Amino acid sequence: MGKDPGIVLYQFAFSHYNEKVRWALDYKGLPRQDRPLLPGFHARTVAKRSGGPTTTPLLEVGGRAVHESADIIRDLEARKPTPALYPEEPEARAEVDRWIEWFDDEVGPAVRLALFHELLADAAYAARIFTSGRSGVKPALYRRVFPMLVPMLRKKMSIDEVAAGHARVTIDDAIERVSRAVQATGYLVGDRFTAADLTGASLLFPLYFPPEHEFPLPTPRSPAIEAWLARWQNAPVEPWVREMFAKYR
Ligand SMILES: N[C@@H](CCC(=O)N[C@@H](CS)C(=O)NCC(=O)O)C(=O)O
Repeated sequence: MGKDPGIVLYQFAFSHYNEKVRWALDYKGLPRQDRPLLPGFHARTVAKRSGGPTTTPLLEVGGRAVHESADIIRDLEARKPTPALYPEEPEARAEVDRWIEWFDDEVGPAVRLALFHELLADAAYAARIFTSGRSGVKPALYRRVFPMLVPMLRKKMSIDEVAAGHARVTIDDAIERVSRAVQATGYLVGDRFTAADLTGASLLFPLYFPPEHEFPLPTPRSPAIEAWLARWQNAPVEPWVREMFAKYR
Protein backbone atom coordinates (compact mmCIF):
# COMPACT_ATOMS: atom_id res chain seq x y z
CA MET A 1 0.00 0.00 0.00
CA GLY A 2 1.25 3.52 -0.81
CA LYS A 3 1.85 6.23 1.75
CA ASP A 4 -1.30 8.10 2.87
CA PRO A 5 -1.11 11.48 1.06
CA GLY A 6 -3.07 13.21 3.88
CA ILE A 7 -5.34 16.00 2.71
CA VAL A 8 -5.29 16.56 -1.05
CA LEU A 9 -6.93 19.63 -2.56
CA TYR A 10 -7.92 19.67 -6.22
CA GLN A 11 -8.19 23.34 -6.99
CA PHE A 12 -7.91 26.40 -9.16
CA ALA A 13 -5.27 28.76 -7.79
CA PHE A 14 -7.28 31.80 -8.62
CA SER A 15 -10.84 30.89 -7.59
CA HIS A 16 -12.52 32.52 -4.59
CA TYR A 17 -14.30 29.27 -3.60
CA ASN A 18 -10.92 27.58 -3.55
CA GLU A 19 -9.40 30.41 -1.52
CA LYS A 20 -12.13 29.79 1.05
CA VAL A 21 -11.07 26.17 1.56
CA ARG A 22 -7.33 26.96 1.52
CA TRP A 23 -8.01 29.57 4.20
CA ALA A 24 -10.03 27.13 6.36
CA LEU A 25 -7.27 24.51 6.11
CA ASP A 26 -4.55 27.03 6.99
CA TYR A 27 -6.64 28.51 9.81
CA LYS A 28 -6.99 25.07 11.36
CA GLY A 29 -3.32 24.27 10.80
CA LEU A 30 -4.14 21.32 8.51
CA PRO A 31 -1.40 20.73 5.94
CA ARG A 32 -2.53 20.00 2.41
CA GLN A 33 -1.16 18.77 -0.86
CA ASP A 34 -2.27 20.86 -3.80
CA ARG A 35 -3.33 19.43 -7.12
CA PRO A 36 -3.62 22.58 -9.23
CA LEU A 37 -5.94 22.36 -12.23
CA LEU A 38 -6.31 24.51 -15.32
CA PRO A 39 -9.82 25.85 -15.99
CA GLY A 40 -11.22 24.23 -19.12
CA PHE A 41 -9.10 21.10 -18.68
CA HIS A 42 -10.16 20.19 -15.17
CA ALA A 43 -13.52 18.49 -15.66
CA ARG A 44 -12.45 14.87 -16.11
CA THR A 45 -10.11 14.90 -13.12
CA VAL A 46 -12.74 16.40 -10.81
CA ALA A 47 -15.74 14.39 -12.09
CA LYS A 48 -13.84 11.12 -11.68
CA ARG A 49 -13.40 11.86 -7.99
CA SER A 50 -16.66 13.66 -7.22
CA GLY A 51 -18.83 11.10 -8.99
CA GLY A 52 -20.17 13.70 -11.42
CA PRO A 53 -19.88 17.43 -10.60
CA THR A 54 -16.92 19.26 -12.06
CA THR A 55 -16.60 22.25 -9.73
CA THR A 56 -13.55 22.87 -7.59
CA PRO A 57 -12.59 22.78 -4.75
CA LEU A 58 -12.60 19.06 -4.16
CA LEU A 59 -10.88 17.61 -1.15
CA GLU A 60 -9.69 14.05 -0.75
CA VAL A 61 -8.95 12.70 2.66
CA GLY A 62 -8.62 9.14 3.88
CA GLY A 63 -9.72 7.82 0.48
CA ARG A 64 -12.93 9.90 0.62
CA ALA A 65 -13.80 12.83 -1.63
CA VAL A 66 -15.59 15.87 -0.19
CA HIS A 67 -17.10 18.27 -2.66
CA GLU A 68 -18.70 21.75 -2.23
CA SER A 69 -16.72 24.29 -0.22
CA ALA A 70 -19.33 24.65 2.55
CA ASP A 71 -19.43 20.88 3.09
CA ILE A 72 -15.64 20.76 3.07
CA ILE A 73 -15.51 23.38 5.84
CA ARG A 74 -18.07 21.46 7.92
CA ASP A 75 -16.02 18.31 7.41
CA LEU A 76 -12.84 20.09 8.55
CA GLU A 77 -14.64 21.49 11.58
CA ALA A 78 -15.62 17.95 12.61
CA ARG A 79 -12.13 16.65 11.89
CA LYS A 80 -10.39 19.42 13.85
CA PRO A 81 -12.80 21.39 16.06
CA THR A 82 -10.23 23.97 17.22
CA PRO A 83 -9.71 26.71 16.35
CA ALA A 84 -13.46 26.70 15.83
CA LEU A 85 -15.11 28.20 12.77
CA TYR A 86 -18.60 27.64 14.12
CA PRO A 87 -20.11 29.02 17.32
CA GLU A 88 -21.52 26.56 19.86
CA GLU A 89 -25.06 27.87 20.19
CA PRO A 90 -27.43 26.27 17.66
CA GLU A 91 -29.06 29.60 16.77
CA ALA A 92 -25.74 31.25 16.02
CA ARG A 93 -24.65 28.20 14.00
CA ALA A 94 -27.83 28.45 11.93
CA GLU A 95 -27.13 32.14 11.35
CA VAL A 96 -23.61 31.30 10.14
CA ASP A 97 -25.10 28.77 7.72
CA ARG A 98 -27.61 31.29 6.41
CA TRP A 99 -24.82 33.77 5.59
CA ILE A 100 -22.78 31.02 3.94
CA GLU A 101 -25.69 29.90 1.78
CA TRP A 102 -26.29 33.43 0.55
CA PHE A 103 -22.61 34.09 -0.14
CA ASP A 104 -22.20 30.77 -1.95
CA ASP A 105 -25.37 30.90 -4.01
CA GLU A 106 -25.61 34.59 -4.88
CA VAL A 107 -22.52 36.63 -4.10
CA GLY A 108 -19.83 34.20 -5.28
CA PRO A 109 -21.33 33.62 -8.75
CA ALA A 110 -21.97 37.38 -9.21
CA VAL A 111 -18.38 38.28 -8.32
CA ARG A 112 -17.06 35.62 -10.69
CA LEU A 113 -19.31 36.62 -13.58
CA ALA A 114 -18.62 40.35 -13.29
CA LEU A 115 -14.87 39.79 -12.89
CA PHE A 116 -14.63 37.29 -15.77
CA HIS A 117 -16.43 39.72 -18.03
CA GLU A 118 -13.51 42.13 -17.50
CA LEU A 119 -10.78 39.50 -17.43
CA LEU A 120 -11.77 37.81 -20.67
CA ALA A 121 -11.42 41.12 -22.46
CA ASP A 122 -7.68 40.42 -22.34
CA ALA A 123 -7.26 36.69 -22.89
CA ALA A 124 -3.48 36.74 -22.52
CA TYR A 125 -3.73 38.38 -19.12
CA ALA A 126 -6.53 36.01 -18.02
CA ALA A 127 -4.37 33.03 -18.98
CA ARG A 128 -1.50 34.39 -16.86
CA ILE A 129 -3.90 34.64 -13.90
CA PHE A 130 -5.22 31.11 -14.37
CA THR A 131 -1.70 29.72 -14.44
CA SER A 132 -0.60 31.73 -11.37
CA GLY A 133 2.12 30.04 -9.39
CA ARG A 134 2.77 27.43 -12.08
CA SER A 135 5.66 26.90 -14.45
CA GLY A 136 6.48 24.23 -17.01
CA VAL A 137 5.28 23.03 -20.36
CA LYS A 138 1.58 22.53 -19.56
CA PRO A 139 0.89 26.08 -18.27
CA ALA A 140 2.93 27.49 -21.16
CA LEU A 141 0.82 25.54 -23.67
CA TYR A 142 -2.32 26.61 -21.85
CA ARG A 143 -1.36 30.27 -22.26
CA ARG A 144 -1.01 29.64 -25.99
CA VAL A 145 -4.39 27.96 -26.48
CA PHE A 146 -6.39 29.98 -23.95
CA PRO A 147 -7.51 32.76 -26.33
CA MET A 148 -9.28 30.08 -28.40
CA LEU A 149 -11.20 28.93 -25.31
CA VAL A 150 -12.61 32.37 -24.52
CA PRO A 151 -15.80 32.18 -26.66
CA MET A 152 -16.58 28.74 -25.19
CA LEU A 153 -16.05 30.03 -21.63
CA ARG A 154 -18.24 33.08 -22.23
CA LYS A 155 -20.98 30.85 -23.60
CA LYS A 156 -20.71 28.17 -20.89
CA MET A 157 -20.86 30.79 -18.14
CA SER A 158 -23.43 33.03 -19.94
CA ILE A 159 -21.13 36.04 -19.67
CA ASP A 160 -22.11 39.19 -21.52
CA GLU A 161 -22.51 42.90 -20.74
CA VAL A 162 -26.14 42.52 -19.60
CA ALA A 163 -25.35 39.63 -17.23
CA ALA A 164 -22.29 41.50 -15.93
CA GLY A 165 -24.48 44.52 -15.20
CA HIS A 166 -26.89 42.38 -13.14
CA ALA A 167 -23.96 40.81 -11.33
CA ARG A 168 -22.57 44.24 -10.40
CA VAL A 169 -25.94 45.15 -8.88
CA THR A 170 -25.81 41.97 -6.76
CA ILE A 171 -22.29 42.92 -5.65
CA ASP A 172 -23.43 46.44 -4.72
CA ASP A 173 -26.23 44.90 -2.62
CA ALA A 174 -23.78 42.54 -0.95
CA ILE A 175 -21.42 45.41 -0.13
CA GLU A 176 -24.27 47.30 1.47
CA ARG A 177 -25.63 44.33 3.41
CA VAL A 178 -22.29 43.08 4.71
CA SER A 179 -20.94 46.48 5.71
CA ARG A 180 -24.16 47.16 7.65
CA ALA A 181 -24.05 43.75 9.36
CA VAL A 182 -20.47 44.09 10.60
CA GLN A 183 -20.87 47.63 11.88
CA ALA A 184 -21.62 46.66 15.50
CA THR A 185 -18.95 44.05 16.29
CA GLY A 186 -16.75 43.79 13.21
CA TYR A 187 -18.13 40.27 12.56
CA LEU A 188 -21.18 38.86 10.79
CA VAL A 189 -22.36 36.62 13.64
CA GLY A 190 -21.76 37.49 17.29
CA ASP A 191 -18.45 39.04 18.24
CA ARG A 192 -15.93 36.61 16.86
CA PHE A 193 -14.57 35.28 13.58
CA THR A 194 -16.65 32.43 12.12
CA ALA A 195 -17.06 30.51 8.88
CA ALA A 196 -19.49 33.26 7.82
CA ASP A 197 -16.71 35.88 7.88
CA LEU A 198 -14.25 33.50 6.23
CA THR A 199 -16.75 32.76 3.46
CA GLY A 200 -17.76 36.40 2.92
CA ALA A 201 -14.20 37.73 2.88
CA SER A 202 -13.08 34.93 0.53
CA LEU A 203 -15.91 35.43 -1.93
CA LEU A 204 -15.39 39.20 -1.93
CA PHE A 205 -11.59 39.02 -2.11
CA PRO A 206 -11.50 39.55 -5.91
CA LEU A 207 -12.70 43.12 -5.34
CA TYR A 208 -9.48 43.91 -3.46
CA PHE A 209 -6.86 41.15 -3.79
CA PRO A 210 -5.59 41.63 -0.23
CA PRO A 211 -1.83 40.96 0.05
CA GLU A 212 -2.40 37.86 2.23
CA HIS A 213 -4.01 36.05 -0.72
CA GLU A 214 -1.67 33.35 -2.00
CA PHE A 215 -1.64 34.35 -5.66
CA PRO A 216 -1.07 38.06 -6.31
CA LEU A 217 -2.30 39.55 -9.57
CA PRO A 218 0.38 39.32 -12.25
CA THR A 219 1.89 42.66 -13.22
CA PRO A 220 1.63 44.73 -15.30
CA ARG A 221 -2.13 44.51 -14.83
CA SER A 222 -4.50 44.66 -17.77
CA PRO A 223 -6.38 47.97 -18.16
CA ALA A 224 -9.66 46.10 -17.59
CA ILE A 225 -8.49 44.71 -14.25
CA GLU A 226 -7.21 48.15 -13.20
CA ALA A 227 -10.66 49.57 -13.94
CA TRP A 228 -12.27 46.67 -12.02
CA LEU A 229 -10.15 47.38 -8.91
CA ALA A 230 -10.78 51.11 -9.16
CA ARG A 231 -14.52 50.46 -9.30
CA TRP A 232 -14.63 48.82 -5.83
CA GLN A 233 -11.98 50.91 -4.17
CA ASN A 234 -13.28 52.69 -1.05
CA ALA A 235 -16.60 50.83 -1.10
CA PRO A 236 -17.77 50.50 2.53
CA VAL A 237 -16.92 46.79 2.68
CA GLU A 238 -13.23 47.27 1.78
CA PRO A 239 -11.92 47.83 5.34
CA TRP A 240 -13.72 44.70 6.58
CA VAL A 241 -12.43 42.42 3.80
CA ARG A 242 -8.90 43.70 4.32
CA GLU A 243 -9.16 43.34 8.11
CA MET A 244 -10.43 39.75 7.93
CA PHE A 245 -7.50 38.80 5.70
CA ALA A 246 -4.93 40.72 7.75
CA LYS A 247 -6.09 39.27 11.08
CA TYR A 248 -7.10 35.72 10.21
CA ARG A 249 -5.56 34.64 6.89
N1 LIG B 1 -20.90 25.80 -4.77
C1 LIG B 1 -19.57 25.43 -5.18
C2 LIG B 1 -19.09 26.42 -6.21
C3 LIG B 1 -17.68 26.15 -6.69
C4 LIG B 1 -17.41 26.77 -8.04
O1 LIG B 1 -18.29 27.40 -8.66
N2 LIG B 1 -16.18 26.54 -8.54
C5 LIG B 1 -15.81 27.02 -9.86
C6 LIG B 1 -14.59 27.92 -9.77
S1 LIG B 1 -15.00 29.48 -9.06
C7 LIG B 1 -15.42 25.84 -10.72
O2 LIG B 1 -14.65 24.99 -10.30
N3 LIG B 1 -15.94 25.78 -11.96
C8 LIG B 1 -15.62 24.76 -12.91
C9 LIG B 1 -16.81 23.98 -13.40
O3 LIG B 1 -17.96 24.36 -13.11
O4 LIG B 1 -16.58 22.96 -14.06
C10 LIG B 1 -18.66 25.40 -3.94
O5 LIG B 1 -18.94 26.14 -2.99
O6 LIG B 1 -17.71 24.61 -3.91
